[in-house]
Amino acid sequence: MRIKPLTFALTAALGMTLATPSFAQETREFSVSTVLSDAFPWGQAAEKWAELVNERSDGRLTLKVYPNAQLVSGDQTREFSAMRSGLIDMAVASTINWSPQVPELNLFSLPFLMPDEAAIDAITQGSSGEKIFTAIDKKGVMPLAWGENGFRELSNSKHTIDGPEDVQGLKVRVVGSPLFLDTFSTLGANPTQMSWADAKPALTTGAIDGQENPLSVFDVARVDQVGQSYLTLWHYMADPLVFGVNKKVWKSLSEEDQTLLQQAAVDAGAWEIEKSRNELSDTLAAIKERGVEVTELTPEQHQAFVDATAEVYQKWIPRIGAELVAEAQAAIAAR
Ligand code: X2X
Repeated sequence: MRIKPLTFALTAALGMTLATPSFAQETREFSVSTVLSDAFPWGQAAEKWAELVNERSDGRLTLKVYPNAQLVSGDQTREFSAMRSGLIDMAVASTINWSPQVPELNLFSLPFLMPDEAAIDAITQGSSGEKIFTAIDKKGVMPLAWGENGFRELSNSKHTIDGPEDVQGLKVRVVGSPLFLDTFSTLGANPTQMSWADAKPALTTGAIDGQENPLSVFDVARVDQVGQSYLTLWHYMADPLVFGVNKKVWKSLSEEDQTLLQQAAVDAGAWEIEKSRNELSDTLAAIKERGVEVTELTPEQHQAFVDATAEVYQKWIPRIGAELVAEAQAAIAAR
């Protein structure tokens, strides 16, 4: 964070002093961490936030986006800790990458909890979403708004996957939370935890056979070009994005600027969610056009995956909070 002493320079030049610092005349720049750049919806969400904040503050407030988790040297699971300690001012972050520090965020990673987009909204726009924001707040970061990375689909270089038995023995790259190790181990796969920065080289060399990410990531990162020829649309989970601010930074802002920052985050998040959902069918068509074999599951095949991963709930419900899970499930049922 940088504070330019415009107020001081001006008043000194005029030979005056001000009794209280005027927030209104400060020019400030803040760092914003993301994992994916603005080639992806995720990075675009952060850039939209920056654009709205700059516009609405008449250039007083600047958000500078640092993609590729570069503020934590690519180690995306350290982003939350770096935010809490003030190394990062703000972030647009996946719930997955913050879940090691905020256990409640594992809710979204429970396999097959959310069947469709309305189910994601039932959580994020409802009382369970508020409880999750309270949990993030309690852990030391101010959450402002939701965005979306998207439903994560499974790809691999070996063969078609349309049942749990096809996953057996596959070396699959998974993301930060240990929950993913459990989900893939339960399916008989050989999961290995790795940052996104390390994933593509590992796919290229064949050190791993598969990975899971939203269609937009598969498409923009050209994951098919590193041998991932088989893609199964199993919609097993979706990771929302959270717009968050370091607590000290938040408290240093005037009430007006807090409102401005939050409203801009809400607007940027809504804009990005709509955009990325609207782009999904074109993205899928582009992936198919490049020769990727895309598998859609029958209801029976889908159910086989649901049954095969059911035991993950037993282990993780107590860690996430039984009440929170039940509340989310009720909201989804009522959507
Ligand atoms: O690492 C991933 O797979 C990514 C880019 O989707 C996240 O940061 C959760």
